[in-house]
Amino acid sequence: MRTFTNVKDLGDLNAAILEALEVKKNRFNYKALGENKTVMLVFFNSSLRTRLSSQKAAMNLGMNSMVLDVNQGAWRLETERGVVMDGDKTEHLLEAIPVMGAYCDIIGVRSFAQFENKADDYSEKVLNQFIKYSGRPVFSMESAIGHPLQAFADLITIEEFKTKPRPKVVLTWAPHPKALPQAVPNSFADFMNEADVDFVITHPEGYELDPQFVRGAKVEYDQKKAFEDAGFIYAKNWSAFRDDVYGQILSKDMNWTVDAEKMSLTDSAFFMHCLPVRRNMIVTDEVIESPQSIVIPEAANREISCQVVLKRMLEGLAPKSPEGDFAVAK
Ligand code: AN0
Ligand code: CP
Repeated sequence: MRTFTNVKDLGDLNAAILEALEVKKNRFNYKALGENKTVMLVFFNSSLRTRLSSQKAAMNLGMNSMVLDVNQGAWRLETERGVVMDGDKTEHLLEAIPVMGAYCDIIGVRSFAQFENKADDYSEKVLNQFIKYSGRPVFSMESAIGHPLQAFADLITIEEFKTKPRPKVVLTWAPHPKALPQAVPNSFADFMNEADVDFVITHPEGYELDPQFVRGAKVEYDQKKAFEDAGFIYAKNWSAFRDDVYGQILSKDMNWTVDAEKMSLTDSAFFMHCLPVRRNMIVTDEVIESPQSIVIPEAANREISCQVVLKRMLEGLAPKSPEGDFAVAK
């Protein structure tokens, strides 16, 4: 595996789930695979789960890991080509990326949507430069438009908790005080559309997601109707995708908060959220603390989704040439 940015990179999804369950049972069985191999985790944005679960997955595989927080201690990086660099950015991504590639075998990148230019965000401008210029396999740790490690962990969690062969899974928008990216709901839809589930998305009007991710999913604007018979409620806030309001907050309607009354409309659904979550905005204390809340096992599965991705990338690595084989940006 050379890149992990979306569901297609996993190939046969059922095989990927089985591999994940096997890795989870025997997570230290692959220690030899990562010997003398290094993963570099590059963060342009904050993280708790992704940072820790990726390092843990690397340790399970016998790998070394290096973590770079670009905005704390590294030179400030210019990402636009052609600019006269007379401002506060000291180094260009076009040098920084191949240099990072020279020190490692695999690179993970977290680089959120910037909401300045929709075309730049949706073309994955930063992530794609890592893919092009690092000379290394690259995986997204939440890029501008996707968070596939999260969605893969979500799918593993649904597989573990489902009580019928084809459960109803509902992605619901919920209110939040700040504008958030569409990456998590995009990837969740990307994965659910390929999984053996009955997938429904519910949100207020104006919050329609990119059709490339929604595909054939049912969109139900009545949240309570959407919740009926659901086996899983997956809550998440996102900002608007539509061109004229891209990245904006259109509503903070607290009627969309997931509460016990709405959960009672479901078929004893499990509650999921990728975390971090704002309590009593997205979900009430009562629901997130209820026995139906599986947010902690969901987060724990982030170690497993990352381990499968790193394992597959390690398995695909060519032996290193003594001269080094990193790309030089042109
Ligand atoms: C981020 C988001 O919504 O994309 C990360 C979630 C994993 N959340 C926040 O910035 C609060
Ligand atoms: N779910 C998730 O990616 O969490 P972090 O932002 O803490 O990594």
